[in-house]
Amino acid sequence: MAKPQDERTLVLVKPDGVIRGLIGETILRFEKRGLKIIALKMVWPTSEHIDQHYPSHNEWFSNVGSRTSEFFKNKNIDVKEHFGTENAVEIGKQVKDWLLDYMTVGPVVAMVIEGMHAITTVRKLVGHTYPIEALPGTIRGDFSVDTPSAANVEKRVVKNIVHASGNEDEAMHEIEHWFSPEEIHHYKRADEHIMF
Ligand code: IDP
Ligand code: MG
Repeated sequence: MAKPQDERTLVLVKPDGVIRGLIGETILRFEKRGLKIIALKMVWPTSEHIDQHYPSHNEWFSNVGSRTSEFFKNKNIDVKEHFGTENAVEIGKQVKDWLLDYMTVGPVVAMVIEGMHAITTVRKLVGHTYPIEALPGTIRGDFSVDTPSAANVEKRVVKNIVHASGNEDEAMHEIEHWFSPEEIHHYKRADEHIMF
């Protein structure tokens, strides 16, 4: 098993983050925490590339849809009125279609981040999927208030600045999907031996 400090994850500064000038701010937060950028590039993705980036199985659709339904229930909003269905998988599929539209409107900045429990550490720095729910101090919680209740009326994704792999399987698939082995670099940060 890899050492906890060697864990890798994939981050994208999404088109809204790039257009808003938040590339540097995003990277800064990972570097400050002691994580290491080991691959970095700007890409204008195709719809096919985004389609393969996000999962297309019912479990993922259902997770996305159930979270949306739950959020709407708590806000006393009728999910059926927004989506035309209460079926979590169908809601998840609609969100994926919006992602194909949205993630291709402009370039994204893709990076591989390595460091101590990188997958969960990065997710903590990024914050909740819905910026309105994200805690201040997180990237999504500091730079956005977007929410599904506004996004779904406009039939668009929640704009939340960054993508970060959600678990080990996603990280493995996503790193391979965005980077060739030659684009990933090995080096030591000067402060590694002091931090851990
Ligand atoms: P994550 O990006 O925090 O991992 P996922 O569940 O993987 O969240 O969803 C992928 C992306 O789909 C989110 O980042 C967000 O942009 C969008 N999204 C998720 N749920 C909804 C929704 O209910 N309405 C609109 N967009 C959504
Ligand atoms: Mg995800």
